[in-house]
Amino acid sequence: MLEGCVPWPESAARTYREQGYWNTDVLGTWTAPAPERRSGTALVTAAGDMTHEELDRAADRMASGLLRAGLVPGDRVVVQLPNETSLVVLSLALFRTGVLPVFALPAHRSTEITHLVGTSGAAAYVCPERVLDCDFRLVAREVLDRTESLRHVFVAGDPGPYTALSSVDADPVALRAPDPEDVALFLLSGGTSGPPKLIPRTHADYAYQLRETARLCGVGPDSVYLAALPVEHNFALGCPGVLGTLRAGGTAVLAPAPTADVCFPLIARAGVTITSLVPPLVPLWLDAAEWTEHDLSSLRVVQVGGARLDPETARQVPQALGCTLQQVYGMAEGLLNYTRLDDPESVIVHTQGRPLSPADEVRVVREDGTEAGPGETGELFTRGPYTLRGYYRAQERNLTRFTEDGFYRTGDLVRRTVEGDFEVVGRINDVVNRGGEKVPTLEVEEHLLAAFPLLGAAVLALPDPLMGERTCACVVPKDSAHPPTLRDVQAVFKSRGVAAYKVPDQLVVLERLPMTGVGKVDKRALRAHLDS
Ligand code: J2J
Repeated sequence: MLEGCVPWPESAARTYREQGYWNTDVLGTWTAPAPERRSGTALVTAAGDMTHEELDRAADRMASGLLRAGLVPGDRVVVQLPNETSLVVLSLALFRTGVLPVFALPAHRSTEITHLVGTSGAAAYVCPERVLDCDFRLVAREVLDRTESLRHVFVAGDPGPYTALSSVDADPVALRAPDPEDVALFLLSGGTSGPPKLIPRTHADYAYQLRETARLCGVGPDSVYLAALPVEHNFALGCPGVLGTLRAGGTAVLAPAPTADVCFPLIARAGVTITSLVPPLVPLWLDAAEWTEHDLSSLRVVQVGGARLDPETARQVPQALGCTLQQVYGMAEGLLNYTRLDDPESVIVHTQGRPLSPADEVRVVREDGTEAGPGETGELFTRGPYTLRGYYRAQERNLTRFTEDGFYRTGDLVRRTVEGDFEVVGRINDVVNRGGEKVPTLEVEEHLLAAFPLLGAAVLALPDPLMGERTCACVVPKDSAHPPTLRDVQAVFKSRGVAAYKVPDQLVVLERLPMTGVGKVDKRALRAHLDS
């Protein structure tokens, strides 16, 4: 396995092989489907449609182009593209060559990309020309100035001083297939408090996730998956997402935005059967469905996950959208929990489901380290055939995030019903879950302290009717006569090149922060103070 990664112990790996969880599947090679499917539609996008055969050929050409550009297997490439054809072609091409994508989110800006290039030692960065008011060629300039490993910047669109992604193209050459048990891609952690950590996922582990999820969701050649969320995120990438659907011979539809006005016409035009959403989108879709002229009758399954869905909204989904709701409690680190399509309504509405695989080991652990019983709250620990054993190049961090016997400490507080279904009740780590987008509080505090003359800063989650949680920043200015305003904070975060979703939603100016006995900010007391 790639240096800097933590392999599964050989005994576990042997079991996963012997029991068929891991096989010789290599990501990206299954777009050469059965002959009768080759003319079937693989991708539907604003720019046009593509058959499986065309996608297969485009991926082969780009794979050869990447090698010709000088990339070699094992190199890392930070990939940040909108939901467009080029993102899928590039991903398949990278998988086929053994060059490793590090999937950044579309909302990331120079601060985050610099961090990702720095930690991964990436040889290339792939970005769009521009999205809304952001010129990504300027982001690339900043990243190049602040990092040392980048040899290439590929731009989808007008490349400016860099290389056009469309020029990464060559007549197909024979490719050496990657080792199925080596790393295929890196995802980003959402659930921990600092800047995102890199999650290595192997061909074998991710391919298993794709196969098993497609089976559980009934996804096959006739399925049409709508990627409303960014494809770089595990949910839309592989649960079953775009990759699981393509692998099954189905069709993936790429939406440029997750709003009903963009997605409903696509559902009607492409006959979408399954899609996935984060909770804040659900009420908006339900409202829009009441008035829409678009035919949504092809929808069979709507998956909702990333943050807690409230039961009242959950209850309305089947009738309003004419389909089954599936709650998904997942994490890029691995473990996926799903409600099953034939579960009773009470399970689908009130729980976040149960593990995907019979080989997923889950423990609910009380604060004192003992095992919690049914209905009791504890932290979820897990290990299994598609759950990482360590973050990339994070030896020290791994000591605290994993138990000695390899369980990943999720930081999630959960309860398990007698039937074995999870309810997510909170987190022990300091992360604001802003409707599925994870805001690391530590990182926001660091930006505040660096940008303003402050004696202290503490960021916490407050309940929010639409987002579930919103980000509240409490600051103590050095000069109490001139405290920063929320507008100042917004402007500074933007100028520092920080993703917009990390900008605090609310700013509270205080004279002092409550402290614990050991000199840490007492967030519990702070929360109580804000509530009062
Ligand atoms: C409450 N909290 C949830 C849920 C995730 C599918 C779906 C989601 C993700 C994801 C994903 C939740 N209810 N239904 O990767 O493949 C919170 C938990 C978890 C963290 C992981 C997928 N579903 N969460 O959200 O890596 O706190 O993955 O540990 O971004 O989101 O975040 P992330």
